[in-house]
Amino acid sequence: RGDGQPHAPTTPLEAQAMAVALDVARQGARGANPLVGATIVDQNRIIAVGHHRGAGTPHAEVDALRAASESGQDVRGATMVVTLEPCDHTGRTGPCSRALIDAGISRVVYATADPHTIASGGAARLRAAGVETVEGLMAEQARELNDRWLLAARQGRPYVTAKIAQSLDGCVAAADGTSQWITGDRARRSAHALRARADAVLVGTGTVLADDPRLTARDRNGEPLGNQPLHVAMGLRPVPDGAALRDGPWLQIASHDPVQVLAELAAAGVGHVLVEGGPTITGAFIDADLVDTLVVQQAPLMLGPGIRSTGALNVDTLGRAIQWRLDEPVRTLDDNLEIILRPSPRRPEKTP
Ligand code: AOF
Ligand code: ZN
Repeated sequence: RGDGQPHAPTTPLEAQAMAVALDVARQGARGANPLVGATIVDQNRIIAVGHHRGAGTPHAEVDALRAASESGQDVRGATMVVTLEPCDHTGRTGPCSRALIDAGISRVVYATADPHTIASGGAARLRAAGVETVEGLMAEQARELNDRWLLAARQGRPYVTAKIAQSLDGCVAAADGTSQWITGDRARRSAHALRARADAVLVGTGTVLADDPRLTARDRNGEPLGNQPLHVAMGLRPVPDGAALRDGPWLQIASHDPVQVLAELAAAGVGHVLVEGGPTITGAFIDADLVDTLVVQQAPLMLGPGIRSTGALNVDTLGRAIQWRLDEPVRTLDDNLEIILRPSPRRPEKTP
């Protein structure tokens, strides 16, 4: 828990504002940071709404304060209703606790405490400055929204996105190993945008040897696109000095164990890793329940006896199927589908 007053009374307007905050939070991008939404209410109505768009961008509270000031609203004495406890640290952006105090907000209602130890402490600071803080409004919905981010934070590991580009029948390569390209141009551009949102891109040493992929984020002209992720090769095979490793800072982690690889990435300061395979690596992360977001790009072609996208998962009967749920509506990228999934809460317990 944070230091907000649990179970303190809240108003119907605050509940309505929290529902709006939870809703706008979903417009953000999952990754190193949680999805967070914020609204500002006065006596009678919601006067501003904001959300966090992803790591490196302003936090939801600051976004809402900006929206209020742009529309000329006075926030002094107003209440901030936010889905996560305001942070108290200077990370990629400044501390929300102080921004709220400086803006003259007099009450903060938040859904869940921030479990991230460096960032937490916002509620305590707000209270010390005389701001009323209330914790727990719609906490269950807020926890559900960020269930996997919260799990990753508790486990002290990076958030994991895995991307698979596959045929209709679930192959990433034909039987002879040819794989460039299965998905279309727009899908591949979307994959570059995914790289730009990650701190690291991870492939197996086998993929480096087979495909020599360039792991940079590039735009349609082949120019660097935004943030460039660290390139990581996981596995025991020595990797040659190919494109994957030539194009930017890189790291080889000599292990086949996803848990150990994530521990090393966390130690290297990686908050969000994009797993790009191949199938053995992707399957190992899925089997270990370490994929928080799964992006499947599916092209309208069949490869018959090709190479399956997830390798041999640990599933032997339908009752042990690894279940996912849609996290966003399916997108069409020309004639490809992009399906964004997260683990379903209906998953069976893992076999030890
Ligand atoms: C908030 N509001 O909207 C979010 C918060 O390094 P930074 O600046 O990106 O901060 C990341 C941490 O801040 C993140 O791990 C989480 O603890 C908190 N996220 N906090 O007050 C927000 N996204
Ligand atoms: Zn913050």
